[in-house]
Amino acid sequence: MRLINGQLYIKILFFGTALAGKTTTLNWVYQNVIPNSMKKTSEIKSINTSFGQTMLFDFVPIKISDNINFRFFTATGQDYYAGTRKLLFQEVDGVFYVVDSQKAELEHNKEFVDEFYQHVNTYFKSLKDISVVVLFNKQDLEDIYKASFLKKELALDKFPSYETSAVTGKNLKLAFSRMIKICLRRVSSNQLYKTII
Ligand SMILES: Nc1nc2c(ncn2[C@@H]2O[C@H](COP(=O)(O)OP(=O)(O)OP(=O)(O)O)[C@@H](O)[C@H]2O)c(=O)[nH]1
Ligand SMILES: [Mg+2]
Repeated sequence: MRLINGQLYIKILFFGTALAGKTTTLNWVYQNVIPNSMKKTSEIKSINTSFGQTMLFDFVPIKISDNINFRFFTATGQDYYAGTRKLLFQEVDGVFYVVDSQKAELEHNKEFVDEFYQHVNTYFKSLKDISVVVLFNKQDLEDIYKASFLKKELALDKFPSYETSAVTGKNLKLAFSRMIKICLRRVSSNQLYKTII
């Protein structure tokens, strides 16, 4: 959370394996959930590889009140650019942890959970310092695991979670409002917020 010229900025990162659906989820939410009145730009800024995957990040800001702004980033899932994930993790307030629910991705997902905890340990004293919402994505496909299995297998059962599809939009509105609510609750108890009200 940062306070600049009386404006509070809250940083939310989409984190998860390559092709899990981070960019598609952010795009769906931006098009279908966020009201136009909150949008500061008409489109999401992306730095992609020539194959269309995220190379560095996607970024879009929104303004939800006179002095509260959210900034959404997606991290690349590609291992070649893993260093940029660590950089993007700095100063996050919230993480949408995007899991590719396809059975074939289970081992890959386990490696990513380990990396997630490494970043948490690098930048935070405790997991309680960030808000995490888990999206068990690609639930529209066949040959997937359900959330009840993945939560336990990936040790992600301590966070609020949703079974989602970034293609149909299943549960994305709910997941998004949950994140905003959790972050705003934290904001209201933060010292920085007290200086702007
Ligand atoms: N069927 C289905 N396809 C999805 C879903 N989410 C994403 N995809 C597809 O999966 C592919 C990768 O999606 P992206 O959103 O680019 O994945 P990403 O997590 O941003 O990947 P990186 O940027 O490489 O880390 C695209 O072809 C999407 O259309 C989903 O919920 N269901
Ligand atoms: Mg992406």
